[in-house]
Amino acid sequence: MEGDKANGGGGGDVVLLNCFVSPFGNRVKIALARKGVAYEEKSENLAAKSPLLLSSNPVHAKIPVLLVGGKAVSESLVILEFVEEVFSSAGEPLLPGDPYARAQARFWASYIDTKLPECAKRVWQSPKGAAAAEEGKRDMVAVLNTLEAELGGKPYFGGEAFGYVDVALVPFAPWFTTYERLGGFSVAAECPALAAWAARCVRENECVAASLPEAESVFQFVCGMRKHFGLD
Ligand code: GS8
Repeated sequence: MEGDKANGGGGGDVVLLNCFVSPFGNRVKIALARKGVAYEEKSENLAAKSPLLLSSNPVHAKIPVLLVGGKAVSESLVILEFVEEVFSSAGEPLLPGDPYARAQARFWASYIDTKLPECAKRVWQSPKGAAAAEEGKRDMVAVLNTLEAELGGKPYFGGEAFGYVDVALVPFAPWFTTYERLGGFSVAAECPALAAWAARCVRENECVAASLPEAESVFQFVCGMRKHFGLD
């Protein structure tokens, strides 16, 4: 199937159902790359979902789904923790060892999931000039400001090391250009520390650089969707 590829040289036992622009699916790619897990990526057309996707995530019928030895795990944050537990590596754990710090990391990942995709949709799925797009932009800037304040002066959300909250948020970074162009704002101007953090994540972590699409290809994908749905 076109768009499918093997990462890390084969991997038959581990399969990721994904769509190349998906921030959720790309979280899983980062987690697998961090662990050096070989896997096969199967690209889903979400307008015509495969029988494999429908049978492996019958509750939500959404990507990402990770299949390991034929067993399916869904929901990206759940998959991140599963990958962490199942595949060992010499690297630092994604979640901190301290229970309070771990709870904080889960809190921020949950904040991202509750807030960001919803405003993002209003920015990129609203007709040009609609009030919903303007409100989506306003709410998105507020969410990004909250994340910027939480990041503070640290290099990563958890402190010195790239970790769970970084994996949860950084796959949205290739979408920033799309939000900026459609929303008419600048992430770097509104949230300079967050923009610097996104660049740092890519620059200093091969697992991130290898797992994310180009911002321009996300924008082109979104333009195609908007055209298809008559939004432009
Ligand atoms: C969200 C997955 C999701 O929205 C997670 O895995 O964290 N909470 C889930 N997947 C989307 C594609 S990315 O925007 C999806 O599969 N949509 C298909 C549909 O809604 O039919």
